[in-house]
Amino acid sequence: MRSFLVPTILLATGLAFASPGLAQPAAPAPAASPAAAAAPAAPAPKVADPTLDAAGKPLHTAVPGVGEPVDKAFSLQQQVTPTGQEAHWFHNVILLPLITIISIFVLLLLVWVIIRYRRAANPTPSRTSHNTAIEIVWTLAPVLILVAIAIPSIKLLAAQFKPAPKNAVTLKAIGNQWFWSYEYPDNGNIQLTANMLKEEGQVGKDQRYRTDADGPRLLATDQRVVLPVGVPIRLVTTATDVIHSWAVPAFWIKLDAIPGRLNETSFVIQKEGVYFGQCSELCGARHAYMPIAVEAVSPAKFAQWVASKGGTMPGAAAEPASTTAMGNDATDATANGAMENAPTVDATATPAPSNQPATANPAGAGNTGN
Ligand SMILES: [Cu+2]
Repeated sequence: MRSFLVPTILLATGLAFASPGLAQPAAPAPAASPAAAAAPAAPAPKVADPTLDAAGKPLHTAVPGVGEPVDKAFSLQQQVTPTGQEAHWFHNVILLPLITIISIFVLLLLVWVIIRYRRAANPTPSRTSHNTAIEIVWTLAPVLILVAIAIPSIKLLAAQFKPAPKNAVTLKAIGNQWFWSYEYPDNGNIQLTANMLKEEGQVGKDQRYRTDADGPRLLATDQRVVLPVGVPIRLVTTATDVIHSWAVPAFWIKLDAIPGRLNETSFVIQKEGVYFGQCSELCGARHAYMPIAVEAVSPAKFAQWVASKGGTMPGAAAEPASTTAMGNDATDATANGAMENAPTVDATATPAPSNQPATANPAGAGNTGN
């Protein structure tokens, strides 16, 4: 009879990758929405959309390898938010090396036991069945490793659900079978519908098709979500039909969009550029064809884009020169100062009835359903 000492170390390191699916119950709608009160104002003068050229094509071309998948790559995308960078560091510097070291260590122990204690080399086996010292070590060591992982992991988890500050720009993403629609409730309730752009051969004559300026195949949309850099974004998601999930890998964002509920998270984009994502909750036949394209621009350009859509910057008439903790330049200062008075009630208000029926949108079901 022989007894082998085979230490086995099990590690569970899933904490950091728990999908952010925090749900918040919908709050009752405010009695009087400030946006509604300001709505019947005179039409603003026409401002050119700073993200499009005269022909309506995107001015900012997607950069290969930034904010989009890369052929044969297996690492995480380059991160452009502080939380994303922390998560990227956690994955590359802590988790991956630790997993590698532990796997190699256990493999070497197994190989050593197989060779050293095989029958030919060890004809009279020891009858040892306990070794208190070694048992304490193989219990305590994994506990200490798990505690060491848990500290940055829980910190990262908390960062993913940090509520947005007051001056945040609110983006409401609404999942529909099978496209995304968007609202900017703090900016005069601008509404967008983003459909996937089809390839040249798949559309009729004179219809818009995808070009390389729009982005990669299956990821480019006819309308991009425009967001400012350096300003906190409050992302609110919901859906009109089934559960979808708004996910942009370069932002480290994946937030479920659930009918009848509002989920919320926040992030800050640090770099201008075009970033792509996809619906990440299996939502039906055309789940793979409801991409997300975000264009991050300077706050000044964002204000111009809002004006071009007929929207308003919250408190735009108020003092534009107020100081800011975040501004690196003059444009930041004006934009943040202007947003200080942003009404925040809209983020938790119930969805406006106007965006409810997916089929009511001419760009929606008709184009995407076949
Ligand atoms: Cu979906």
